[in-house]
Amino acid sequence: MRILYHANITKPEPWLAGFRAALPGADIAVWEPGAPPADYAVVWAPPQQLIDEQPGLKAIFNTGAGVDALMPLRIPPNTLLVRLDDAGMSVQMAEYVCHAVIRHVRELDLYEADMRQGNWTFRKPRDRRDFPCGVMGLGVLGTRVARALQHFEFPVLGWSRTPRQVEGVRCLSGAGGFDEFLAATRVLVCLLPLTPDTRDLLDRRTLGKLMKGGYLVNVARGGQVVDQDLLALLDEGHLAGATLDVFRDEPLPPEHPFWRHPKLTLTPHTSARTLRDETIAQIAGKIRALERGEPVAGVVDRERGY
Ligand code: NDP
Ligand code: OXD
Repeated sequence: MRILYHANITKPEPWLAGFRAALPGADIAVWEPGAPPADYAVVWAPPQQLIDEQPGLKAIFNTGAGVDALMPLRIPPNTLLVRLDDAGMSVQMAEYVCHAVIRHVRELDLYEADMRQGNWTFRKPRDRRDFPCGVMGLGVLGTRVARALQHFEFPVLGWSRTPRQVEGVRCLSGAGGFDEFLAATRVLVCLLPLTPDTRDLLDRRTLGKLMKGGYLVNVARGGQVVDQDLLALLDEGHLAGATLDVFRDEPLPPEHPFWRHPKLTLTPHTSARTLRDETIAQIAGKIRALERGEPVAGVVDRERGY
């Protein structure tokens, strides 16, 4: 069995060593133009050339949960596209989102600023019932985040494409449930995949429907937020702030107004990192299952785009 590895943002050697240990006997190499035919590819944002030169791949494994970088590529219909299915990301996402929400609700950012100035003052406690959290996307990550927020006794809503049920979460779905979801949400957490349906979804109209003093936590993809509309709603005071981990252009360009906006907290696409050991174990397990002719979880539905 031959496996190609492609990623231009991580050093390949530890990945190759990990796959060699997990799949003894497999021939694993970094993809280079002209590489001999392989059975599987493990990729992050590969070039079209890799796909074109490898028409016989049984499966392409994405080393992330989001497959938006793969969707524009022309991929033979018989090649399975498989995304990461948690692989240690959901717990990271839960801690990141809970931290962002609690920091905002408990005004820890303001306390930090006060203490840095030598200012020992108290703020009036805020009632968590006044901060209903709406999680967009009730998949692997969104469901874990919704459950984590419930532990802190926030009212939690969820919104998905098709109807879902999560105990204790007010679940709404589809276009028909969207406005009701937004109107009942004060802290909006975006965990949707980037697809033609979700691109530019968070604009003036939709963000404007959040409760007054709303807050956005975007940990999905920057392309879902219309940057200028978010800035306008922050400046007009309808939104109290946002924590953004993802951006339309990454790295965020130096001249982008997000860098300097006082109501924004930014991180460099780090809310849920791909963990090498967990990822190798998951992909190796799926390769073994496919070789035995068994189905695997996380196969991308190309019609839906996720
Ligand atoms: P899943 O595929 O498990 O879940 C996606 C959820 O979004 C599902 O509930 C789905 O609905 C819902 N959804 C999709 N399209 C729509 C739509 N048009 N309207 C309403 N709901 C929709 O994905 P994951 O939870 O694993 O990951 C979610 C995203 O998180 C990834 O695609 C990626 O972009 C992002 N991500 C970001 C990371 C970071 O570090 N910032 C790390 C990892 C992922 P339904 O249940 O009906 O199918
Ligand atoms: C992912 C990501 O999609 O890291 O996994 O953004």
